[in-house]
Amino acid sequence: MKRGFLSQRLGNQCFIGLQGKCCKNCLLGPCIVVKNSEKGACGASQDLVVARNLLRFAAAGAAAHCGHAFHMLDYLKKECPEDYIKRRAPVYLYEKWKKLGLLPKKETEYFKEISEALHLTTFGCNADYEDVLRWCIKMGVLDGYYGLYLATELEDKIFGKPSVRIGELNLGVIKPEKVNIALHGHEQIFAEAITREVKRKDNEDINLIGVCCTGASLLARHGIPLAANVVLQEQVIATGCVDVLVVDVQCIMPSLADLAECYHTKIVTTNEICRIPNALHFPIKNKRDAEQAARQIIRTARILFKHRKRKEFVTKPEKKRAVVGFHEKNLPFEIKKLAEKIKERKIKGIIAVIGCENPRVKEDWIRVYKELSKEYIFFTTGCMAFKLAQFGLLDGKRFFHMGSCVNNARIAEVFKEVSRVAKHEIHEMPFLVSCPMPITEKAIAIGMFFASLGVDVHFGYNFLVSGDLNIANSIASFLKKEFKSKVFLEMLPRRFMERIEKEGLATIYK
Ligand code: BF8
Repeated sequence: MKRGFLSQRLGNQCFIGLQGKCCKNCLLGPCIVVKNSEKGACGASQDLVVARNLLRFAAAGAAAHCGHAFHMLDYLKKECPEDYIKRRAPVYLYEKWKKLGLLPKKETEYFKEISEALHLTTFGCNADYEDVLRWCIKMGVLDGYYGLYLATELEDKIFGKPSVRIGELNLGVIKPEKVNIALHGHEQIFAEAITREVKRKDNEDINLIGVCCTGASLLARHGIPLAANVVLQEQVIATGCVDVLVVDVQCIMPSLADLAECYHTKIVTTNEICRIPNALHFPIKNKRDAEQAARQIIRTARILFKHRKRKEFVTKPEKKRAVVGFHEKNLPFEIKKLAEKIKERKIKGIIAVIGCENPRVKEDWIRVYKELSKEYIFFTTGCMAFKLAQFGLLDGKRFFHMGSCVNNARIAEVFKEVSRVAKHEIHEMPFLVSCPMPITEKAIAIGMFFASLGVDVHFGYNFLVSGDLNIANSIASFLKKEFKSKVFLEMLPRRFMERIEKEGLATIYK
């Protein structure tokens, strides 16, 4: 087993697996189907194997986002709202999804549909790869509404909407002379409780910092500095200056547990589905649990700080500043004005840069986005927002930080409103979602969601859908026919830019 940090462990990839051509769904295999003419032991074609793998990816992503929203509902002792998609989606899209069978049979039982996606990809179930691919889009619709929208809406309601501010980012926000408590993951329940606790008097010795999407939300809502995105999470511990790392769910690398053993840092888990060996576990079920855990963790961090030998950085990391805290209602322009500017071609379109930072992707996407920002405006979320901030691009003029990955709902809402005001359907507008460096299944589910809205979705990394497969053609023709959208791969930033510069968003990709 390779040891060390993420970049040292990456190693060689299995290119068969990367292309989705390995089926592990039964014990006749695993079967690899490298050529299109080959079949798995059960007779599954290559197309079926790839389609099933893609659906399992999308279903897992939808499960994670819907699970996030479900944890919020559970915490609030609330049921899933009735007619939620109907009330949030444009009418024409709701009717279309209904006609195509992309909505849950019983709306509030959307988890059953995610379960059915797993069911139909088991040994000897759905053998029609085109039908399997439709289910990927269905996972996108569920992900968008019962995951992204619902989680964002509940968190905004309970914890308040973000406000525009100058935020601080990067490892330099860790303060070696203070008690550092890092908050990592995606859900806000505990993170909000400890933020409230630290804001009380007598806690000036505590420095809260965020990591990944829990951190992105804290930054947007409260201005808590964001220390790291997914690729820097190990470095947070490796500074030797973080006393406690509290995690909730998702994107928390198991390597953190090994790393913490090398330092004085204690890891604390707060969700029953995300346990880590040797971590302290404070399961949070309600507000009282969260408040008690917050006080206990602050006490623990203070004790650890006393024993921490390192009270200054070995090498001082950089700190960056960025304008953060935008949402669908506080952009510095009215939606109507934005629609007009787009119509008059004063702004050529909106590009949403979303998703993870994958260290396997070496291309310089930042330069291209910067260049395009002369004519397009950019919304950004998640780990890519952090990366854009590292390069000093989040200025609140051309680049707008819209929060965490579930907050992609905010971007979808702006797309919906701009097109409504412009009296167009979403697919007629020059909108693009660009996910240059996906890592997680969630990024794929988000892509499927935007495609189901009629927005073209760019991936910069060649996962599962490679150009010459029937799969790519099938997804393309379904999306084109029903939503006038496209999911496409472009791994070279220069070519991506040339295509946009030459033909613009609205014409080239439709
Ligand atoms: O949900 S961008 S690596 S942190 S999955 Fe994870 Fe990807 Fe980062 Fe947030 Ni989003």
